[in-house]
Amino acid sequence: MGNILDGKAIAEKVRAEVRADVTSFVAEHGRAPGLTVVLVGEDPASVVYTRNKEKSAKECGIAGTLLRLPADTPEAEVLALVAKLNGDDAVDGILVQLPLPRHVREAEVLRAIDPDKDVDGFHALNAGRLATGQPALVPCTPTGCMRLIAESGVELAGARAVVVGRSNIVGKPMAQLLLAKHATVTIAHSRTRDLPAVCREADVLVAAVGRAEMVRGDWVKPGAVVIDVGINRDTNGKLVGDVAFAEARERASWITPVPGGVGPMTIACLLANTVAAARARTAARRGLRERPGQRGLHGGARR
Ligand code: NAP
Ligand code: LUD
Repeated sequence: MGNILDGKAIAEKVRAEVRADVTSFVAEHGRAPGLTVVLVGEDPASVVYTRNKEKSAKECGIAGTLLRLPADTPEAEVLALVAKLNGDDAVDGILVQLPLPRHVREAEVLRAIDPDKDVDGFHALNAGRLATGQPALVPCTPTGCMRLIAESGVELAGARAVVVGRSNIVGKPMAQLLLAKHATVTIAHSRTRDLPAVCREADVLVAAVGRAEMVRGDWVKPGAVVIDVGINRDTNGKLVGDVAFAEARERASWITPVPGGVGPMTIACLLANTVAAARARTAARRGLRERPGQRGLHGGARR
């Protein structure tokens, strides 16, 4: 029977690292890193997640703010708020919680966020940087999954990894990160033929589908590391992942539970991204100061 990768405990370790990093940032710069989370509407799960993001930020010494807008806020107002946050020097990280109400275009909103403040890593520039091996803000959920995989101790170089799901926010960046660690990566999706056989090839299996307990125990290669990103409610309203946990645990060497697996890691990695964004932004401003000829690029902001 496989070991459990305890996302709650590992997220606490990440938060401890973030706390220490925030302390040194404050000592160096005389201010805390700032994170603003924007929630449009009142989707109950989003309300819980965004409150947790604000609260965890504050617990780590980050200036966390949750801004809530009514569900009928016009798209133009959401974009105006993003523009204001882009221009606010105290804000290092901007996160607009998804899903957005139907009348607000997700692509337009994500495009409006300053890529250097894009702590979700959803902007096309950050996706492109990740895909081309440049320093980037990387989506929090895949980053959290990589940390969990690292804690398992599995060697990724040369391993077979299968990611089920190809969303821009989980599946694709997850595949990029595994590839960067030299795994041989397969991305499976709803058109994949014989998904159970594809999954059985995986030394590392990541499920990011959104279908309760779809991945069965006999889809798991004996000894595999299984990362369950899914957050679903079963018919009794209980929170379950995309993996049939008890069955899969019989064959896995390591497996993440739901709840208490990837979810807490997502929030911890958001905090780490916020400090990284704060550091990168201050470094960029310094670079500007040291190269006076380029000062105008940032409107001459001198500090
Ligand atoms: P999404 O955008 O809905 O993407 C789901 C992916 O799964 C799609 O690529 C889809 O394929 C594929 N898929 C759907 N049915 C399938 C099937 N029967 N067989 C194989 N593939 C199938 O979802 P997402 O945003 O990536 O999220 C996935 C899950 O993770 C959800 O449960 C979500 O709540 C959860 N989640 C958790 C966290 C966390 O922090 N724990 C963060 C984000 C998301 P096609 O592309 O072919 O349609
Ligand atoms: N939008 C996310 N929408 C939804 N689970 C999250 C999430 C924590 N812009 C933007 O935060 O990164 C995002 N950026 N997402 N998600 C999902 C996705 C977004 C999901 C679950 C959890 C964040 C979480 O803490 C707990 C767990 O798995 O243990 C359970 C929480 C519960 O519902 O009881």
